[in-house]
Amino acid sequence: MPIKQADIECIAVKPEQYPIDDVFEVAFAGRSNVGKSSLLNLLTNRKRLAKISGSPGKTRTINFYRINDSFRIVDLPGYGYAKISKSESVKWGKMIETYLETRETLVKVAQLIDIRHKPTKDDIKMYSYLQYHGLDGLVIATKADKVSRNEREKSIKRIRETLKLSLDDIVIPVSALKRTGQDELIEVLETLTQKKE
Ligand SMILES: Nc1nc2c(ncn2[C@@H]2O[C@H](COP(=O)(O)OP(=O)(O)OP(=O)(O)O)[C@@H](O)[C@H]2O)c(=O)[nH]1
Ligand SMILES: [Mg+2]
Repeated sequence: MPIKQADIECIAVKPEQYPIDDVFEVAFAGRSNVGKSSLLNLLTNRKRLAKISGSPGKTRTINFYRINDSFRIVDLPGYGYAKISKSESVKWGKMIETYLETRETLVKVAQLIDIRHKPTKDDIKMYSYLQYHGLDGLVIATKADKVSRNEREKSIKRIRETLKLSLDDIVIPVSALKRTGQDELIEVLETLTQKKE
């Protein structure tokens, strides 16, 4: 089902501020500037629902978006952004860790990787962390418009190898610019967040 309704529900920096746990959610994690907020806008067909920026470090809070009144997408601040101070970086790390480790309605974390680049040390670290917490298995290759069709396949193979993905793990290429990949991803998100009654 296409996304018909999407709204920011809540902006949080600590658990007391998270929205009530009435629906399941999937979060977007990835390096700063990888395209997390742009992907949210692509999926929801809204140009400015999530703020995007050419310079890294745009999203600094945990942003909960309610989708079709049936699940949430959670936009997280990016990691690996060199220009913030050490203390701020530690603060962000703790904020994200607390969310990932305590949020009971979180069913999966989609790890975003720029299709042009080999997953970095930070990406590998993040992915192992997700594996440890049982939140892994969905990778989104962003900015697919930046490479040719042939390179795209090679790049996905490289992502699979570097993150040591298994055959069951999903990699979906998307382009917010060319508006591709969103239908497949929406289907996956809907399946993941269906109520387990
Ligand atoms: N060509 C191309 N550019 C993209 C795509 N998605 C995002 N961008 C660009 O990448 C930059 C960063 O996008 P954001 O969506 O703000 O990235 P983010 O991951 O939310 O970044 P932080 O909030 O800093 O963590 C912007 O200049 C976007 O226009 C895409 O699919 N194709
Ligand atoms: Mg962002």
